[in-house]
Amino acid sequence: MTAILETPGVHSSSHTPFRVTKLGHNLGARIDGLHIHADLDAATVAAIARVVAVHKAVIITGQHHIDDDAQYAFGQRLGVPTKAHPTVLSRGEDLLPLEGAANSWHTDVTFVDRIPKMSILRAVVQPEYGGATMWASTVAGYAALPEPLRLLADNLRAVHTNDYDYAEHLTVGDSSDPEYRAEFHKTIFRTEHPVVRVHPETGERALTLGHFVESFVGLKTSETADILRLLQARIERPDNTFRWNWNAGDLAIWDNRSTQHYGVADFGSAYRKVNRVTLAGDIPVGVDGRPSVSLNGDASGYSVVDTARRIPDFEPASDRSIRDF
Ligand SMILES: O=C(O)CCC(=O)C(=O)O
Ligand SMILES: [Fe+2]
Repeated sequence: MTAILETPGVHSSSHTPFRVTKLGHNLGARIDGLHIHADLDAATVAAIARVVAVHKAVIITGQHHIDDDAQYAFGQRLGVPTKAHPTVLSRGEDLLPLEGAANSWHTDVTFVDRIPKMSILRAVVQPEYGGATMWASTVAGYAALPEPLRLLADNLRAVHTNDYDYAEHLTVGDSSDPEYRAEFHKTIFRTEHPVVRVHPETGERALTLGHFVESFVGLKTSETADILRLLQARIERPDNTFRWNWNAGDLAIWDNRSTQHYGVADFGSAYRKVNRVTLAGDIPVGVDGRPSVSLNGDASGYSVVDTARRIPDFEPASDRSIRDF
């Protein structure tokens, strides 16, 4: 079933029409009938950004013409691209190519203070079977917590770092390459984030966790492990996820402030490659108004700090019917 986009706050007649199909209650949508290029009019770019804010993980089909430069140029319309990565720059300064699959639940680059707001991913080489990407809504994960756990999460802060044990998390592709690992750890970043951040555009509360979490402030190592397992399990519940099997020409965009993701490593020894562009984000703020604090490493060369603004009349995907876009 499809619905023609009518975005509140963005006059529907003022942008190029495209179809949005909602694919999950909490997150996930597909956009068809849109030709992405760097000269899209501002109203259409704003409409795409709004669809991403609402649906959190969005696939734009039919973009066979997009190469690395076009992917980056489209990123420049949605925000300010970060460098490819805070430490991994040997594969290019603009896009980060990833080989294999990132088969561990995470939000991108949470070890810096300015967590990217969005990632744009393009499948460059897909295996004959398998190799889907999954996303989970960290907003729905939080909203479903019973009150006592919500209060616990609201009051926790976590230290995130890139100084983590690859073998513990990822099992395929780049993670098994010692040169990649050395470059990944070239500079060690540590940042203290609130476990619950308030999304700067939507006002939604979102759990900010994933595989870069090293510890919860004030807790013992074993307590960190137990509470992280508990909260991560809430995020990763299948009911709370959206899964996409890539087709040629697909482009995925996710809101990196309200999701985690996982590259499914079910393609044997086949080759898989995805290229990512990330866009600058703001410094997270907790429910108590306290911002994240950088403890180690200077991310100013990696990314500017985005000045995000609240979207007027924001309505979450879970409040919308399929016809309500
Ligand atoms: O392998 C995948 O599908 C996900 C890759 C990933 O984590 C990323 O591009 O940030
Ligand atoms: Fe990722």
